Amino acid sequence: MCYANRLFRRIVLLCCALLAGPAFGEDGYELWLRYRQASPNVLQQYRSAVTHIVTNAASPTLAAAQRELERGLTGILGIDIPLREAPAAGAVVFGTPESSAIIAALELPLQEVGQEGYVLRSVAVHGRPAHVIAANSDIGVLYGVFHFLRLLQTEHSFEALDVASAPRIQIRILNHWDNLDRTVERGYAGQSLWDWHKLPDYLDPRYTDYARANASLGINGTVLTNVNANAIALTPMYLEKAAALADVFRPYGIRVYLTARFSAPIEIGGLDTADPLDPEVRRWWKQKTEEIYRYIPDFGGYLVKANSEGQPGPQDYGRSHADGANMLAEAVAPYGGIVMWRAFVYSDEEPEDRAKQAYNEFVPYDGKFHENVLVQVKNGPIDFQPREPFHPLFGAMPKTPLMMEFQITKEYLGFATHLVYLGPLFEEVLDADTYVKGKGSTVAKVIDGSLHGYARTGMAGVANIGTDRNWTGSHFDQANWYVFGRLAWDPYASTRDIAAEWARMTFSNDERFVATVVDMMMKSREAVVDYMTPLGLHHLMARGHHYGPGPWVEGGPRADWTSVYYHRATKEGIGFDRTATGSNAVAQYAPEVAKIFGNLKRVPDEYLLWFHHVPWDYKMKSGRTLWDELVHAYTRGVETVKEMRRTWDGLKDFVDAERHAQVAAFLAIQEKEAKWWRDACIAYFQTFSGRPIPEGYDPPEHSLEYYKSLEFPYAPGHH
Ligand code: BDP
Repeated sequence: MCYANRLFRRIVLLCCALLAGPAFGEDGYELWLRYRQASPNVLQQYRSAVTHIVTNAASPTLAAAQRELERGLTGILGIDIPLREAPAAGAVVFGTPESSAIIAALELPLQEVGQEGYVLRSVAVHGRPAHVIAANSDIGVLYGVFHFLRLLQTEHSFEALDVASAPRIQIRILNHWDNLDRTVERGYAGQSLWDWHKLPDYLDPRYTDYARANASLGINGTVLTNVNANAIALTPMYLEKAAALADVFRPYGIRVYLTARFSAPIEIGGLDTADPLDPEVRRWWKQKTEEIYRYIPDFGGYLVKANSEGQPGPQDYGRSHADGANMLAEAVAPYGGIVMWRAFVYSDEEPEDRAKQAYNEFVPYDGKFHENVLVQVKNGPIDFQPREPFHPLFGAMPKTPLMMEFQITKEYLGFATHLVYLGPLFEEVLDADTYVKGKGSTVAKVIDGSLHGYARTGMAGVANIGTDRNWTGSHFDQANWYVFGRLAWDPYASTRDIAAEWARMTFSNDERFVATVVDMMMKSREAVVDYMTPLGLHHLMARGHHYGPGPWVEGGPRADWTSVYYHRATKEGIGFDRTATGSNAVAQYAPEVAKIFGNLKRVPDEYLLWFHHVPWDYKMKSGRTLWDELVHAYTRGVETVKEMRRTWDGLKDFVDAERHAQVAAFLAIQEKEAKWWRDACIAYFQTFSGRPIPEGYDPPEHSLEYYKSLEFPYAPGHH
């Protein structure tokens, strides 16, 4: 690089440093890939350990790896990191045995890390100290580069680097519920990132940054379109657009998938049926699929929501979910594609407890799906509530690969403004014991395939990403994208550790900051459970948009879209009896689990009203009556949010003013809304309990009529 160029680069770097320093604020665009200069504690060590990068741009993926290393190291070390052909002391060498003679010559345990894993090592190259980032494939190298940079970003000492890592789950995928008009179903972060109208000609640079961020977590797939699907997405005009996105994502190891509307053969194919056993229909899907692969040679496959919430599906023709899934599976099989068939189904007519329906519909088909079908199951049996017991299907389909569906976007947990770190929610589900093969049969072991020997494994997250400058609508919601990706790589990882890693990269490595903020994040999920739906309550959200409390919601098209269906409050008591005297949903769990959930004495407080209808004066473990406990829990939720606000206020010195202020403002909204939730629910349930507010607890601020009168016709995510 000539002198003028260098000078210019220094000036640019200086300006960036000035702009990015705490005084000036950041907008969150860079996510956890900020690559700010390391603190004086480690800077000298880093500068002497890393002096140059040995070039290797043999493929687009390796070129991306090289660019990321240059960008990351230059930022973190605060000096130019030159690219060189040959290694000297302090070299960073990256590649595969095929692309790098140096790596080929080293004896690295690459056989242990499979196709996507990597090895990071401190080694001697030509007698001089160096660091290698090695893998069996180019994408493994890119993942290794991100891991290497993460170590530096979190200020690890890496004198004797020795890491080997491989993903435990094969399909690590985001589900965008994005519509072609750029609205996002349950999206709280602006419009859809996909600017369909300008595609394929204009490729927004954000697409590349999106791919970088995902690759940094090991996410390797993205479903571009909403599960409430539009057949137009499968027409040539849109396939060309999807192909353009796929081209951008490919170097980052991300495959594109699309949602398949089951009635597409009618809507865009001109057929008069979509019956999966009709030869014409089968032919149509085969041809359509072949066409898609012409546009996108590495197309991942289809995600399907069928016969659920009014979506078309095989049952419209008297066929089964297996018939529908297998028809599509046959169409993608020649190309190595897969079908992710969602188990989020509940019938339009069935009067059965909604929590039981997916199990009832799917268990009879265990083992009947083609080998390239995965059944995608939400974490709980109802619908992404602040807390649900694990879905009983996880303990009931040993012959069918089940993949996890988590919701990263916080439809039922305060949208983008509430600070809720979802790590503990995800971890709770993954750690839950299904007992399907005896003790220790955790959900994590089901979905990573180790329990039943599934040949295919996957974890999906409903994305929280949009066009907001900070991507996710709030700074802390970035942590939910982050923790999803890290858990998809390793479902056994500690979400506390992941929170710490994220906080360091996103804000500050200062130990005082990290310890405090991680504690706050870890408490935040329990807080939202407390102030919205404590003690196993669920689905109390307002109708339609799900913004704010609506425990009084009743009537309308179907009972299981109301709150009263779920809480069943009467003068006598509250809760949904799912034991043998009620819907008997507990029987869908293994006997060991059913014995706990179904037993009033043994069920944890967290699930009490999920499984039991309990009198208001029932004596809780705490010694309080159920009514008092309910008031206590609601109040505790609000108190935790107040404490979170105080905590955040105390962290001003560690965070730039712009991001600090936004988080602070959002926490204020959260406190206001937490109180609203508490007061509205207490006012409402008091009309049944008929009991006074226990001593020392505030009465609701307003009357029940006031809370009921609030309307939010334009709340985001409404449809
Ligand atoms: C619910 C959402 C709805 C989705 C549905 C689904 O309210 O918007 O379409 O799930 O997962 O949580 O299909």
